[in-house]
Amino acid sequence: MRFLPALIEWQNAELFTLTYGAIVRQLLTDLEEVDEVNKQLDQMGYNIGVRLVDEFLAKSNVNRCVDFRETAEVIAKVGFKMFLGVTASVTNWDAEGTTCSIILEDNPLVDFVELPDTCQGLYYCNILSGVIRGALEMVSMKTEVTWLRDMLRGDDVFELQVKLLKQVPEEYPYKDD
Ligand code: MYR
Repeated sequence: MRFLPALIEWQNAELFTLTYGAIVRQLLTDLEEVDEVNKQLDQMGYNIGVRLVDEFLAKSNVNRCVDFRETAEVIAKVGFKMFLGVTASVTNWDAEGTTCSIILEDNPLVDFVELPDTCQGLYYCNILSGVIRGALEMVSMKTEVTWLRDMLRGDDVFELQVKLLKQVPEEYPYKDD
């Protein structure tokens, strides 16, 4: 599944949004259970994320981050811009600097989307949490990514909580020169 990078071409954004909507709709038809659809979207995102990170590191020229705070800022400011065409902000840090929220006020995935009553348990944008989890795992960060707010559920913004569970530096596949 290589459709996220299509967003680099911003004029493809509308097509991407509609394609994503069609995928979610198909999953709802095939899987019937909303929880299963949430899981499947997360898994799809994860699979994309583990591949996307190479492209991200190659194109963005970002340096290795010194800590998780910097990593979160890079995701919000550079990653979201590169793959979704919007920037997000990072807030709600815990004292340890291992949990934060990424706030998305503008989310092209949900243009034209309105959830019917039968889909109230759906995390429509679950692909995004999977992408972040997969990408971070490739740079040795095990994370848990959870939706705290969702505009499709009547919230004012999208809020993704990213919790760093474990960091495994020796598995980091990129060497500093
Ligand atoms: C580091 O910590 O050394 C840099 C790691 C940066 C990882 C960035 C992953 C980018 C993920 C993009 C998410 C886009 C969601 C649409």
